[in-house]
Amino acid sequence: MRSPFLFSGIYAIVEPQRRDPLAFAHALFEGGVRVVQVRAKNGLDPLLVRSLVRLARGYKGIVIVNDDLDVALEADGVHLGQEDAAALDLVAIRTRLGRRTIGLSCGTPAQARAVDTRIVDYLGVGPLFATRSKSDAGGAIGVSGAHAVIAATTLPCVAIGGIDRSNLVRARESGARMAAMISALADVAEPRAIASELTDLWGA
Ligand code: TZP
Ligand code: MG
Repeated sequence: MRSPFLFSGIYAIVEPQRRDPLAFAHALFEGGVRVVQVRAKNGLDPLLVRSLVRLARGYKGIVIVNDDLDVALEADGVHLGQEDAAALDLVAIRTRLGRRTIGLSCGTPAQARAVDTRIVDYLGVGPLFATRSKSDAGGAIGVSGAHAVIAATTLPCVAIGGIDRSNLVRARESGARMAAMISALADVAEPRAIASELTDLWGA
């Protein structure tokens, strides 16, 4: 489902091993975030995802699941990496997920051009800046690199990788519709306040 309303603002990635996911997501929704991705390296609890979706509904928000297609059936969509997509049949995934959102990571214009825009709803573009949250993220492509990827697609794009308060406005110059973050939201005492500040800074 491609909702222009949802695809603007801050896209929060919640890792249950970092913070209590429900309390954290609650703070983020209170701070104005409307898209939350749950990402867990050791498997996702479908009951947790169901609870997050129930929480999100109170804010007209959505919950996207990283990688796990079974758990994505409990949620509003799935986010896949290039490696995942290469090993999977995206047409079959679209059939299985129905109208749920499908996101795909792209780090080059060629990858973006190769995406079937009838199947994929948005692209994750990056890493913009150096990140410590994903060991295999690859080298930073910078704002101009991200701009080149975004210019190669008609899909809405979410910038990711090392984005925080200090570089958010620069990240916006890439042309991305949303900015995704892990550490800038998770590693702070007041996630609600930071989410609100970043949401305002990013603008519509
Ligand atoms: N994909 C590309 S970079 C990244 C992911 C999941 C990590 C982003 O985390 P942070 O802490 O916002 O740099
Ligand atoms: Mg993946």
